[in-house]
Amino acid sequence: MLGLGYIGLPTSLLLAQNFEVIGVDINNDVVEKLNSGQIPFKEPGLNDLFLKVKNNFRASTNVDYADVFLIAVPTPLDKSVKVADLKHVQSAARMIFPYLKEGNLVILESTVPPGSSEQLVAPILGRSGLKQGDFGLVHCPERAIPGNTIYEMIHNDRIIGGFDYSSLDRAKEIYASFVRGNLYLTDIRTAELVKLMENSYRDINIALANEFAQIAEECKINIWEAIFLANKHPRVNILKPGPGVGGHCISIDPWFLTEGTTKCRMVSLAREINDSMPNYVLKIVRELLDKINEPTITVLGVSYKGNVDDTRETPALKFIKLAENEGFNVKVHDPYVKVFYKNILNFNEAVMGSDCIIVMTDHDIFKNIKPEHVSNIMRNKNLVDTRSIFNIELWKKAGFNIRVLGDGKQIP
Ligand code: SAJ
Repeated sequence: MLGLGYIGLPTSLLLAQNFEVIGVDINNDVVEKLNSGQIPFKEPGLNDLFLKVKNNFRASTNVDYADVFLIAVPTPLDKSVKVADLKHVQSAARMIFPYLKEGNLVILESTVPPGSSEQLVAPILGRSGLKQGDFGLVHCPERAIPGNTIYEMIHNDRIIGGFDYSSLDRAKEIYASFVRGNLYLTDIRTAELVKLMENSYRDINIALANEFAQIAEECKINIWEAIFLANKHPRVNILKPGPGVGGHCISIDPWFLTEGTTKCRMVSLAREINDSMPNYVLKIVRELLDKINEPTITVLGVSYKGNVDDTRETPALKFIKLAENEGFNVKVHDPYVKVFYKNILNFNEAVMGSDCIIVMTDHDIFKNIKPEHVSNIMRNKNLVDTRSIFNIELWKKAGFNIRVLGDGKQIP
């Protein structure tokens, strides 16, 4: 397995239940941590699985001969041009080809623009001197959601795309060792497109919820109640509005679709709407605090979504930078996150003397915050809840001015 991150490590450990797995990563700290018995990030069930399969798994910074090579390295976005940066996939393929032998199978799990397996990965593997068919190449995009990765890796259906039936059958056999969902076979480009369609679909639906939230504010309607009621229709499932879309997948993958075509208007528009949500949240904060001189604000939650420690592409970062540029003094608290662009303070430090709390992430633990306690240590009692997680009546009783994203009924 090349790449021991959020996808590569859990997949390696699930495979290690039945195969001997060498996990390769260019980050020596990750390799040393794993070989000394520690896992490098938190994910429910990961540590237990690690303890169970440890004897079938070792980590290394070097590739070795193997029967099957899997690639699960990051495919970031080059943000300046909105084009996929495939350097890690390229370098993984380059690390593999010197070890590639007849009969080997290479599986690409990383998300890539349509055509990449064929145009980029296959030619690099061809430098081994072997021809397509001497070795197999398939694409099996990952589908697991951070926070529930192990369960989803086992239970979700998977798509495997390949050039020939014998590679597809072998790949199917390997995944069947731990996947209880169905395994669907197709060609390699279709598998690449399917993955991008899935994440674009979710991005578009979140953008729709975010647009509805803004409409509801103008019409003095509570969007959370309206969505609850609309979702009582048997064929409607509107997602939740929020401060924007983060994470390494949904905020990035749709751009991999747009880069190779001129037919991506809706996909691009959804990106634009979701990326503008931090600006919209700041507008709410600005309106609420317009009478306060040199305001101090407290951001609760900087991970990209609830109950995880992952801050990749978090909308909180854009919000904080925009707020700082306008002269707001920003303090930050997140019980999950250790390292961030700003110092993570403990809860009391973050709230002490503040003029406004802004909930950016729906960590369950935030629901236990007692408004009376908070109101005693803040300078002014203002609350902006972008995830609608608080019991508003309790906060009102404690004397707070409140804005819930999408709740037009609260706007005076
Ligand atoms: N979000 C909302 N409203 C919602 C749902 C999510 O604002 O109703 C926000 C979240 O707060 C977060 C972002 O969207 O900032 C993305 O979170 P998520 O939970 O929707 O998805 P990810 O990025 O954690 O994982 C997604 C999943 N894709 C789909 O659901 C189609 C996962 O299955 C993929 O494996 C993963 O991307 C990936 O690696 O591609």
